[in-house]
Amino acid sequence: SRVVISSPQVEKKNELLNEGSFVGYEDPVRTKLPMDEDNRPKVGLWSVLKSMVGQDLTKLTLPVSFNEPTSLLQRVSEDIEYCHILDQAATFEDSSLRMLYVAVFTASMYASTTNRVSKPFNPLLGETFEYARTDGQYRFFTEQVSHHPPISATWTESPKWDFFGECNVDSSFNGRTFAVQHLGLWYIKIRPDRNNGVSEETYSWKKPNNTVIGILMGKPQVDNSGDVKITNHTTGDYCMLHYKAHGWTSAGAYEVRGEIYNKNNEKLWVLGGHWNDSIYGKKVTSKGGELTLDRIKTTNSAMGGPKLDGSKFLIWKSNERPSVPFNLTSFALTLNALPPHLLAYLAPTDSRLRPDQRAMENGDYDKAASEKHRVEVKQRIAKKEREQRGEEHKPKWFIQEEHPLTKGIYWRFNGEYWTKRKNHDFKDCLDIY
Ligand code: CLR
Repeated sequence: SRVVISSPQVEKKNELLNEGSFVGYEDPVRTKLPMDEDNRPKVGLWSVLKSMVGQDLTKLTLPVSFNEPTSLLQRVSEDIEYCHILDQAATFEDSSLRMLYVAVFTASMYASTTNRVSKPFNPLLGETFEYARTDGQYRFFTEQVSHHPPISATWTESPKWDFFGECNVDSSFNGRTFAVQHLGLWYIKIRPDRNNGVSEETYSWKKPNNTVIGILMGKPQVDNSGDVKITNHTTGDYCMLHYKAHGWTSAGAYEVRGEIYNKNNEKLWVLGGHWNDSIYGKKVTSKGGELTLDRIKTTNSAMGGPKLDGSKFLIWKSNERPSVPFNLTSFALTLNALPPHLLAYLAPTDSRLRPDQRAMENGDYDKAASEKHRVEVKQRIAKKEREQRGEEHKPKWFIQEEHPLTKGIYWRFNGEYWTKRKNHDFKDCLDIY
Protein backbone atom coordinates (compact mmCIF):
# COMPACT_ATOMS: atom_id res chain seq x y z
CA SER A 1 0.00 0.00 0.00
CA ARG A 2 1.00 3.57 -0.67
CA VAL A 3 1.79 5.96 2.17
CA VAL A 4 -0.28 9.10 1.78
CA ILE A 5 1.17 12.14 3.51
CA SER A 6 -1.54 14.67 4.12
CA SER A 7 -1.50 17.89 6.03
CA PRO A 8 -3.70 18.36 9.11
CA GLN A 9 -5.81 20.83 7.10
CA VAL A 10 -6.55 18.27 4.40
CA GLU A 11 -7.40 15.65 7.01
CA LYS A 12 -9.91 17.96 8.68
CA LYS A 13 -11.41 18.97 5.36
CA ASN A 14 -11.95 15.32 4.41
CA GLU A 15 -13.54 14.62 7.78
CA LEU A 16 -16.02 17.47 7.32
CA LEU A 17 -16.89 16.31 3.81
CA ASN A 18 -17.04 12.57 4.56
CA GLU A 19 -19.39 13.17 7.46
CA GLY A 20 -21.78 15.00 5.11
CA SER A 21 -21.65 18.17 7.22
CA PHE A 22 -22.83 20.45 4.42
CA VAL A 23 -25.69 18.27 3.21
CA GLY A 24 -28.94 20.18 3.68
CA TYR A 25 -27.26 23.59 3.38
CA GLU A 26 -27.49 23.78 -0.42
CA ASP A 27 -30.18 26.46 -0.53
CA PRO A 28 -29.14 30.12 -0.68
CA VAL A 29 -29.16 31.80 2.74
CA ARG A 30 -32.18 33.83 3.83
CA THR A 31 -31.96 37.60 3.44
CA LYS A 32 -35.19 38.67 5.16
CA LEU A 33 -37.60 37.66 7.91
CA PRO A 34 -41.20 36.54 7.31
CA MET A 35 -42.36 39.88 8.77
CA ASP A 36 -41.36 43.19 7.24
CA GLU A 37 -41.77 45.48 10.19
CA ASP A 38 -41.03 45.32 13.88
CA ASN A 39 -44.51 45.87 15.31
CA ARG A 40 -43.70 45.01 18.91
CA PRO A 41 -45.36 47.23 21.50
CA LYS A 42 -42.95 50.06 22.37
CA VAL A 43 -42.53 49.72 26.12
CA GLY A 44 -39.58 51.25 27.96
CA LEU A 45 -37.19 48.69 29.40
CA TRP A 46 -36.97 50.55 32.70
CA SER A 47 -40.71 50.40 33.34
CA VAL A 48 -40.66 46.59 33.33
CA LEU A 49 -37.20 46.09 34.80
CA LYS A 50 -37.55 48.33 37.85
CA SER A 51 -39.19 45.59 39.88
CA MET A 52 -36.55 43.02 38.96
CA VAL A 53 -33.44 44.31 40.70
CA GLY A 54 -31.04 41.49 41.52
CA GLN A 55 -32.48 39.09 38.93
CA ASP A 56 -30.46 37.15 36.37
CA LEU A 57 -31.30 36.21 32.79
CA THR A 58 -33.01 32.96 33.72
CA LYS A 59 -35.27 34.62 36.30
CA LEU A 60 -36.26 37.77 34.42
CA THR A 61 -39.93 37.41 33.62
CA LEU A 62 -40.16 39.85 30.75
CA PRO A 63 -43.04 39.82 28.25
CA VAL A 64 -42.05 37.89 25.14
CA SER A 65 -42.02 41.15 23.18
CA PHE A 66 -38.67 41.89 24.87
CA ASN A 67 -37.24 38.84 23.15
CA GLU A 68 -35.76 38.56 19.70
CA PRO A 69 -36.63 35.45 17.68
CA THR A 70 -33.28 33.77 18.36
CA SER A 71 -32.20 31.25 20.95
CA LEU A 72 -29.11 32.06 23.02
CA LEU A 73 -27.62 29.02 21.22
CA GLN A 74 -28.04 30.83 17.91
CA ARG A 75 -26.85 34.09 19.42
CA VAL A 76 -23.64 32.38 20.47
CA SER A 77 -23.13 30.98 16.95
CA GLU A 78 -22.94 34.60 15.77
CA ASP A 79 -19.41 34.65 17.19
CA ILE A 80 -18.25 33.03 13.94
CA GLU A 81 -19.67 35.63 11.54
CA TYR A 82 -16.18 36.91 10.75
CA CYS A 83 -14.32 33.58 10.94
CA HIS A 84 -12.61 34.33 7.61
CA ILE A 85 -10.11 36.21 9.83
CA LEU A 86 -9.08 32.83 11.26
CA ASP A 87 -8.57 31.46 7.74
CA GLN A 88 -6.36 34.47 7.11
CA ALA A 89 -4.48 33.97 10.40
CA ALA A 90 -3.55 30.46 9.26
CA THR A 91 -1.82 31.81 6.15
CA PHE A 92 0.95 33.54 8.12
CA GLU A 93 4.24 31.84 8.88
CA ASP A 94 4.99 34.27 11.72
CA SER A 95 3.14 33.22 14.90
CA SER A 96 2.87 36.83 16.17
CA LEU A 97 0.93 37.76 13.04
CA ARG A 98 -1.35 34.78 13.57
CA MET A 99 -1.95 36.06 17.11
CA LEU A 100 -2.74 39.53 15.77
CA TYR A 101 -5.46 38.15 13.49
CA VAL A 102 -6.81 35.75 16.14
CA ALA A 103 -7.10 38.73 18.52
CA VAL A 104 -9.02 40.76 15.95
CA PHE A 105 -11.34 37.81 15.38
CA THR A 106 -12.14 37.67 19.13
CA ALA A 107 -13.07 41.37 19.02
CA SER A 108 -15.09 41.13 15.80
CA MET A 109 -17.83 39.20 17.61
CA TYR A 110 -19.02 42.35 19.35
CA ALA A 111 -20.13 44.05 16.13
CA SER A 112 -23.33 42.00 16.38
CA THR A 113 -24.20 43.58 19.74
CA THR A 114 -24.81 47.08 18.31
CA ASN A 115 -28.52 47.94 18.36
CA ARG A 116 -29.44 44.51 19.71
CA VAL A 117 -30.92 45.06 23.17
CA SER A 118 -33.35 42.17 23.15
CA LYS A 119 -33.36 38.99 25.12
CA PRO A 120 -32.61 35.77 23.26
CA PHE A 121 -34.77 32.78 24.28
CA ASN A 122 -33.25 30.81 27.17
CA PRO A 123 -32.26 27.44 25.69
CA LEU A 124 -34.04 24.39 27.08
CA LEU A 125 -31.90 21.66 28.61
CA GLY A 126 -30.79 19.38 25.77
CA GLU A 127 -31.63 21.93 23.06
CA THR A 128 -29.10 21.91 20.21
CA PHE A 129 -28.24 24.10 17.25
CA GLU A 130 -26.16 23.23 14.20
CA TYR A 131 -25.01 25.55 11.45
CA ALA A 132 -22.82 24.98 8.43
CA ARG A 133 -21.85 27.07 5.46
CA THR A 134 -20.58 25.64 2.22
CA ASP A 135 -18.94 28.98 1.38
CA GLY A 136 -17.09 29.13 4.68
CA GLN A 137 -16.36 25.39 4.92
CA TYR A 138 -17.09 25.30 8.62
CA ARG A 139 -19.57 23.49 10.83
CA PHE A 140 -20.85 24.79 14.16
CA PHE A 141 -22.61 22.78 16.85
CA THR A 142 -23.86 23.64 20.32
CA GLU A 143 -25.85 21.91 23.06
CA GLN A 144 -27.40 23.28 26.24
CA VAL A 145 -25.56 21.01 28.66
CA SER A 146 -26.75 22.52 31.95
CA HIS A 147 -29.84 24.45 32.98
CA HIS A 148 -28.82 25.71 36.45
CA PRO A 149 -26.43 27.37 35.82
CA PRO A 150 -27.24 27.73 32.11
CA ILE A 151 -24.28 26.50 30.05
CA SER A 152 -24.07 26.12 26.28
CA ALA A 153 -21.16 24.01 25.04
CA THR A 154 -20.04 24.94 21.51
CA TRP A 155 -17.77 23.32 18.91
CA THR A 156 -16.86 24.74 15.50
CA GLU A 157 -14.55 23.04 13.02
CA SER A 158 -13.03 24.16 9.73
CA PRO A 159 -10.03 22.88 7.73
CA LYS A 160 -7.68 25.54 9.12
CA TRP A 161 -9.08 26.07 12.61
CA ASP A 162 -11.35 24.94 15.46
CA PHE A 163 -13.17 27.26 17.86
CA PHE A 164 -14.79 25.94 21.02
CA GLY A 165 -15.79 26.85 24.54
CA GLU A 166 -18.73 27.22 26.86
CA CYS A 167 -21.11 30.13 27.06
CA ASN A 168 -21.53 30.27 30.82
CA VAL A 169 -22.60 33.70 31.96
CA ASP A 170 -23.38 35.26 35.26
CA SER A 171 -25.91 38.04 34.75
CA SER A 172 -27.64 40.48 37.02
CA PHE A 173 -29.70 43.65 36.93
CA ASN A 174 -28.41 46.06 39.58
CA GLY A 175 -31.08 48.74 39.14
CA ARG A 176 -29.08 50.76 36.65
CA THR A 177 -27.32 48.39 34.28
CA PHE A 178 -27.77 44.79 33.26
CA ALA A 179 -24.36 43.14 33.56
CA VAL A 180 -23.26 39.93 31.83
CA GLN A 181 -20.02 38.36 33.02
CA HIS A 182 -18.44 35.48 31.11
CA LEU A 183 -17.14 32.63 33.27
CA GLY A 184 -16.15 30.14 30.58
CA LEU A 185 -12.79 29.85 28.86
CA TRP A 186 -12.74 29.94 25.04
CA TYR A 187 -10.32 28.13 22.76
CA ILE A 188 -9.07 28.44 19.19
CA LYS A 189 -6.85 25.94 17.41
CA ILE A 190 -5.05 27.06 14.27
CA ARG A 191 -3.55 24.67 11.72
CA PRO A 192 -1.10 26.98 9.89
CA ASP A 193 -0.57 26.64 6.11
CA ARG A 194 3.17 26.36 6.49
CA ASN A 195 3.86 24.39 9.60
CA ASN A 196 7.47 24.69 10.67
CA GLY A 197 7.02 21.88 13.12
CA VAL A 198 3.82 23.40 14.49
CA SER A 199 0.96 21.42 12.94
CA GLU A 200 -1.60 22.83 15.36
CA GLU A 201 -1.52 25.55 18.02
CA THR A 202 -3.96 26.35 20.83
CA TYR A 203 -5.10 29.76 22.06
CA SER A 204 -7.38 30.50 25.01
CA TRP A 205 -9.04 33.57 26.56
CA LYS A 206 -11.93 34.77 28.63
CA LYS A 207 -14.47 37.09 26.97
CA PRO A 208 -14.94 40.67 28.22
CA ASN A 209 -18.10 41.75 30.03
CA ASN A 210 -21.27 42.82 28.24
CA THR A 211 -23.34 45.52 29.93
CA VAL A 212 -26.71 46.91 28.94
CA ILE A 213 -26.34 50.63 29.69
CA GLY A 214 -28.73 53.54 29.29
CA ILE A 215 -31.73 51.68 30.71
CA LEU A 216 -32.81 54.64 32.86
CA MET A 217 -32.34 57.15 30.08
CA GLY A 218 -34.54 55.11 27.77
CA LYS A 219 -31.75 54.61 25.23
CA PRO A 220 -30.45 51.16 26.13
CA GLN A 221 -27.42 49.73 24.32
CA VAL A 222 -24.90 46.96 24.82
CA ASP A 223 -21.41 47.99 25.90
CA ASN A 224 -18.42 45.65 26.02
CA SER A 225 -15.61 46.45 28.42
CA GLY A 226 -12.67 45.08 30.33
CA ASP A 227 -9.19 43.62 29.82
CA VAL A 228 -8.62 40.33 28.07
CA LYS A 229 -5.49 38.21 27.81
CA ILE A 230 -5.22 35.78 24.91
CA THR A 231 -2.51 33.15 25.27
CA ASN A 232 -0.96 31.01 22.56
CA HIS A 233 -0.12 27.95 24.66
CA THR A 234 1.97 26.43 21.88
CA THR A 235 4.38 29.32 21.17
CA GLY A 236 4.11 31.46 24.32
CA ASP A 237 2.94 34.55 22.38
CA TYR A 238 0.22 36.55 24.09
CA CYS A 239 -2.06 39.50 23.48
CA MET A 240 -3.46 42.06 25.90
CA LEU A 241 -6.77 43.54 24.76
CA HIS A 242 -8.49 46.52 26.35
CA TYR A 243 -12.15 47.23 25.74
CA LYS A 244 -12.90 50.75 26.90
CA ALA A 245 -16.12 51.28 28.86
CA HIS A 246 -18.58 53.61 27.16
CA GLY A 247 -18.58 56.18 29.97
CA TRP A 248 -20.58 59.38 30.29
CA THR A 249 -19.07 61.40 27.47
CA SER A 250 -19.08 58.71 24.75
CA ALA A 251 -15.52 59.67 23.82
CA GLY A 252 -13.82 56.33 23.39
CA ALA A 253 -17.12 54.49 22.94
CA TYR A 254 -16.73 51.09 21.22
CA GLU A 255 -12.96 51.44 21.42
CA VAL A 256 -10.68 48.42 21.62
CA ARG A 257 -6.88 48.43 21.70
CA GLY A 258 -4.32 45.71 22.08
CA GLU A 259 -0.67 44.68 22.04
CA ILE A 260 0.90 41.46 20.80
CA TYR A 261 3.94 40.11 22.66
CA ASN A 262 6.18 37.13 22.03
CA LYS A 263 7.22 34.79 24.83
CA ASN A 264 10.13 37.11 25.70
CA ASN A 265 7.67 39.94 26.37
CA GLU A 266 8.76 41.90 23.30
CA LYS A 267 5.93 43.99 21.88
CA LEU A 268 5.68 43.21 18.16
CA TRP A 269 2.30 44.54 16.98
CA VAL A 270 -0.41 46.86 18.21
CA LEU A 271 -4.03 46.85 17.17
CA GLY A 272 -6.86 49.28 17.64
CA GLY A 273 -10.21 50.37 16.38
CA HIS A 274 -13.90 50.17 17.18
CA TRP A 275 -15.65 46.86 17.66
CA ASN A 276 -18.79 48.26 16.02
CA ASP A 277 -16.90 49.21 12.85
CA SER A 278 -13.30 48.31 12.02
CA ILE A 279 -9.96 47.29 13.56
CA TYR A 280 -6.42 48.07 12.39
CA GLY A 281 -3.00 46.62 13.04
CA LYS A 282 0.45 48.20 13.11
CA LYS A 283 3.94 46.77 13.41
CA VAL A 284 6.02 48.09 16.28
CA THR A 285 9.19 49.52 14.71
CA SER A 286 12.10 51.61 15.95
CA LYS A 287 9.91 54.65 15.16
CA GLY A 288 7.46 53.54 17.84
CA GLY A 289 4.23 51.68 18.22
CA GLU A 290 1.44 54.18 18.67
CA LEU A 291 -1.76 53.76 16.74
CA THR A 292 -3.99 56.75 16.14
CA LEU A 293 -7.70 56.10 15.93
CA ASP A 294 -9.50 58.49 13.68
CA ARG A 295 -13.03 57.84 12.56
CA ILE A 296 -12.43 57.89 8.83
CA LYS A 297 -14.87 55.79 6.83
CA THR A 298 -13.17 52.70 5.54
CA THR A 299 -14.36 50.05 3.16
CA ASN A 300 -13.50 46.41 2.72
CA SER A 301 -11.45 47.27 -0.34
CA ALA A 302 -8.94 48.98 1.94
CA MET A 303 -7.98 45.51 3.21
CA GLY A 304 -4.54 44.68 1.87
CA GLY A 305 -2.84 42.39 4.38
CA PRO A 306 -0.20 43.28 6.96
CA LYS A 307 2.29 46.08 6.29
CA LEU A 308 5.80 45.55 7.60
CA ASP A 309 6.98 49.19 7.40
CA GLY A 310 5.18 50.41 10.52
CA SER A 311 2.18 51.97 8.77
CA LYS A 312 -1.29 50.97 9.90
CA PHE A 313 -3.39 48.47 7.96
CA LEU A 314 -7.03 47.43 8.07
CA ILE A 315 -7.63 43.90 9.42
CA TRP A 316 -11.38 43.80 9.85
CA LYS A 317 -14.41 45.76 8.76
CA SER A 318 -17.95 45.04 9.98
CA ASN A 319 -20.64 44.05 7.48
CA GLU A 320 -23.42 46.47 6.48
CA ARG A 321 -26.50 46.07 8.67
CA PRO A 322 -29.69 45.28 6.78
CA SER A 323 -32.83 47.10 7.80
CA VAL A 324 -34.90 44.25 9.26
CA PRO A 325 -36.99 43.75 12.39
CA PHE A 326 -35.10 43.26 15.67
CA ASN A 327 -31.99 44.81 14.06
CA LEU A 328 -30.67 41.36 13.24
CA THR A 329 -27.40 41.22 11.31
CA SER A 330 -27.34 39.63 7.86
CA PHE A 331 -25.69 36.61 9.49
CA ALA A 332 -28.24 36.34 12.33
CA LEU A 333 -31.04 36.46 9.77
CA THR A 334 -29.96 33.13 8.34
CA LEU A 335 -29.87 31.19 11.61
CA ASN A 336 -33.53 30.39 12.15
CA ALA A 337 -34.39 29.74 8.49
CA LEU A 338 -35.86 26.31 7.86
CA PRO A 339 -35.30 25.30 4.23
CA PRO A 340 -36.90 21.93 3.32
CA HIS A 341 -33.57 20.25 2.47
CA LEU A 342 -32.24 21.06 5.91
CA LEU A 343 -35.39 20.05 7.79
CA ALA A 344 -34.84 16.45 6.75
CA TYR A 345 -31.45 16.41 8.52
CA LEU A 346 -32.02 18.38 11.72
CA ALA A 347 -32.02 16.81 15.17
CA PRO A 348 -35.47 17.05 16.81
CA THR A 349 -33.85 19.20 19.52
CA ASP A 350 -32.64 21.90 17.07
CA SER A 351 -33.51 25.52 18.00
CA ARG A 352 -35.09 26.00 14.57
CA LEU A 353 -37.86 23.64 15.70
CA ARG A 354 -38.73 25.62 18.85
CA PRO A 355 -42.42 26.44 18.51
CA ASP A 356 -42.36 29.61 20.64
CA GLN A 357 -39.48 31.14 18.75
CA ARG A 358 -41.05 30.22 15.40
CA ALA A 359 -44.30 31.93 16.44
CA MET A 360 -42.37 35.02 17.49
CA GLU A 361 -40.54 35.11 14.17
CA ASN A 362 -43.92 35.02 12.43
CA GLY A 363 -45.11 37.95 14.54
CA ASP A 364 -47.60 35.87 16.55
CA TYR A 365 -46.64 37.09 20.04
CA ASP A 366 -49.61 35.55 21.87
CA LYS A 367 -48.81 32.12 20.53
CA ALA A 368 -45.11 32.71 21.26
CA ALA A 369 -45.95 33.45 24.90
CA SER A 370 -48.23 30.44 25.37
CA GLU A 371 -45.84 28.05 23.62
CA LYS A 372 -42.93 29.41 25.68
CA HIS A 373 -44.92 28.67 28.81
CA ARG A 374 -45.82 25.18 27.56
CA VAL A 375 -42.24 24.07 26.76
CA GLU A 376 -40.97 25.49 30.06
CA VAL A 377 -43.60 23.54 32.00
CA LYS A 378 -42.67 20.44 30.00
CA GLN A 379 -39.02 20.99 30.96
CA ARG A 380 -39.94 21.30 34.65
CA ILE A 381 -41.97 18.08 34.57
CA ALA A 382 -39.11 16.23 32.88
CA LYS A 383 -36.76 17.47 35.60
CA LYS A 384 -39.08 16.28 38.35
CA GLU A 385 -39.43 12.86 36.75
CA ARG A 386 -35.66 12.58 36.43
CA GLU A 387 -35.25 13.41 40.10
CA GLN A 388 -37.87 10.84 41.09
CA ARG A 389 -35.93 8.19 39.16
CA GLY A 390 -32.79 9.38 40.95
CA GLU A 391 -31.19 10.25 37.62
CA GLU A 392 -29.03 13.16 36.58
CA HIS A 393 -29.24 14.76 33.16
CA LYS A 394 -26.32 13.70 30.97
CA PRO A 395 -25.43 15.84 27.92
CA LYS A 396 -25.75 13.87 24.70
CA TRP A 397 -22.97 15.34 22.56
CA PHE A 398 -20.33 16.70 24.96
CA ILE A 399 -18.09 15.27 27.69
CA GLN A 400 -16.67 17.37 30.51
CA GLU A 401 -12.89 16.97 30.80
CA GLU A 402 -9.76 18.69 31.99
CA HIS A 403 -8.05 20.54 29.16
CA PRO A 404 -4.48 19.21 28.76
CA LEU A 405 -2.94 22.70 28.28
CA THR A 406 -4.97 25.06 30.45
CA LYS A 407 -5.92 22.43 33.09
CA GLY A 408 -9.33 24.08 33.08
CA ILE A 409 -12.53 22.03 32.87
CA TYR A 410 -14.01 22.21 29.38
CA TRP A 411 -16.63 20.50 27.24
CA ARG A 412 -15.16 18.24 24.58
CA PHE A 413 -17.37 17.38 21.61
CA ASN A 414 -17.85 13.60 21.50
CA GLY A 415 -17.78 13.73 17.69
CA GLU A 416 -21.00 11.79 17.17
CA TYR A 417 -23.46 14.46 16.06
CA TRP A 418 -22.55 14.85 12.37
CA THR A 419 -22.27 11.13 11.62
CA LYS A 420 -25.61 10.42 13.30
CA ARG A 421 -27.11 13.31 11.37
CA LYS A 422 -25.82 11.86 8.11
CA ASN A 423 -27.58 8.58 8.90
CA HIS A 424 -30.78 10.21 10.20
CA ASP A 425 -30.10 8.41 13.46
CA PHE A 426 -31.72 10.72 16.01
CA LYS A 427 -34.21 8.24 17.51
CA ASP A 428 -32.84 8.47 21.06
CA CYS A 429 -32.90 12.30 21.29
CA LEU A 430 -34.92 13.95 24.07
CA ASP A 431 -38.43 15.17 23.31
CA ILE A 432 -38.13 18.75 24.59
CA TYR A 433 -40.73 20.62 22.52
C1 CLR B 1 -22.05 38.81 23.06
C2 CLR B 1 -20.99 38.14 22.21
C3 CLR B 1 -20.42 36.97 23.00
C4 CLR B 1 -21.51 35.96 23.34
C5 CLR B 1 -22.65 36.62 24.06
C6 CLR B 1 -23.17 36.03 25.15
C7 CLR B 1 -24.29 36.60 25.94
C8 CLR B 1 -25.09 37.66 25.18
C9 CLR B 1 -24.10 38.63 24.52
C10 CLR B 1 -23.19 37.88 23.49
C11 CLR B 1 -24.81 39.84 23.89
C12 CLR B 1 -25.78 40.53 24.86
C13 CLR B 1 -26.80 39.55 25.42
C14 CLR B 1 -26.00 38.45 26.13
C15 CLR B 1 -27.02 37.68 26.91
C16 CLR B 1 -28.05 38.73 27.33
C17 CLR B 1 -27.68 40.05 26.60
C18 CLR B 1 -27.67 39.02 24.30
C19 CLR B 1 -23.98 37.50 22.25
C20 CLR B 1 -28.94 40.86 26.29
C21 CLR B 1 -28.65 42.16 25.57
C22 CLR B 1 -29.66 41.16 27.60
C23 CLR B 1 -30.97 41.81 27.39
C24 CLR B 1 -31.69 41.88 28.71
C25 CLR B 1 -32.62 43.06 28.80
C26 CLR B 1 -33.80 42.91 27.86
C27 CLR B 1 -33.04 43.25 30.20
O1 CLR B 1 -19.37 36.39 22.28
